[in-house]
Amino acid sequence: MRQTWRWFGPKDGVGIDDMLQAGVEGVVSALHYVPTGAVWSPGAIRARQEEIGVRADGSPSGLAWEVVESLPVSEDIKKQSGDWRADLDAYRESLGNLAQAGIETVCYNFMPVLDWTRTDLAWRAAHGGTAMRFDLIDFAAFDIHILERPGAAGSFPEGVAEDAARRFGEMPEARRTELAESIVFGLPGAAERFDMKDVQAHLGEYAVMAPETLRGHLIDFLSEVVPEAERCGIRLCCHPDDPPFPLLGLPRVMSTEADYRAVLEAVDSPANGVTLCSGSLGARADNDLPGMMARLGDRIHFLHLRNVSRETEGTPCSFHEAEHLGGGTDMVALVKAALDEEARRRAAGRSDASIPFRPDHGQDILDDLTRKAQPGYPAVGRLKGLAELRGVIAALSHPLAGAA
Ligand code: DNO
Repeated sequence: MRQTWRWFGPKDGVGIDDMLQAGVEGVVSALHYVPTGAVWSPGAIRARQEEIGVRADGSPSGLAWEVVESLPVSEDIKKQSGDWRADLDAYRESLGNLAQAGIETVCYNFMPVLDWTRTDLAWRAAHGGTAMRFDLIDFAAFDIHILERPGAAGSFPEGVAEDAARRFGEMPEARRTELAESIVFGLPGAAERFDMKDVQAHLGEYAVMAPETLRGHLIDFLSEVVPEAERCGIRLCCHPDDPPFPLLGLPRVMSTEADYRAVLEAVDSPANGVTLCSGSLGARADNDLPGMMARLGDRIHFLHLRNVSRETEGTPCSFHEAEHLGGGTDMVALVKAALDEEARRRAAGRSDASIPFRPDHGQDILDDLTRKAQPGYPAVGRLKGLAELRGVIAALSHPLAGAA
């Protein structure tokens, strides 16, 4: 398993030198500053490769840009509106340019309007550090009372709207602002920076879109770009919805194993693959992560390993980001399933036998609490996750493991 680490570029508070000390083998990055729908030019790609290739003192880092996360898909492609065909051309051109630069793995997602969503970016955990959290009541308070989305109250499980009204009534103004900011523009890596008015306008456009329509648009997108990915040797891998249930009345179509299966079968090519994110998918009790790794394994091109603790029953639910080996997903079983998949690939002579993974997110602990890195992407919390995962991999790969 290839040990990678996400880097947001030169502005990231956790740099290349930090990664080297963490023992990272490869880098996951994206050109976040390029507007969605524009081409990633060979020059811009080369510049990022060069940034990754050097330490702060100018000496070679020995690290390379191995995975793109994400090459974002425009809202026009998701809605099949406006000049979406021009966006498809740009997407194909970017894939060609990335392949030319030697990058083979490209992650993307198909979540309308919002990328990942949390209500707290720094929720105090029992140990005194902080973690990210999704609180369903807070989210409902935002949806019903801040965004004032028509029909919002009726879209939550019984009792949630009443609890949300009470919560909102007691909520100080500063927390209302913080909540809205956390949801709408608090998180790194999202393709677009929307303000509240943009979000309302986009929601209106999606209000009438059935999930089957969005799924059809995803399949159309893949039918258009996968042939180009095949031609140039790129493995595309779709990141799941985070959290894996509908929000704000928006359709969500990559939340379960059945969702993935439908899309993998519709465009049946190794270039049409999966980013298995155990933290995103793990927020549903009915997602069996080790089983998904075993069953979808030959199409899984990228792994995000992290864990969440679900705080309430059912779907949707409240949850917080746990330690990498804590939470609801059996991480040892998941890593074992990934190692088994790698063994199958080696036996089949596949060149992608080593699957890139990154320790996804991390709790803020120790120096993270003062360093102020990107939310969810602290140095020490991720290093701890990586070290724990590395321990699991080393133990399961040891000859003694078979004898145990
Ligand atoms: C959060 C991330 C997401 C992810 C995109 C992939 O930490 O996993 O922002 O990068 O959804 O397209």
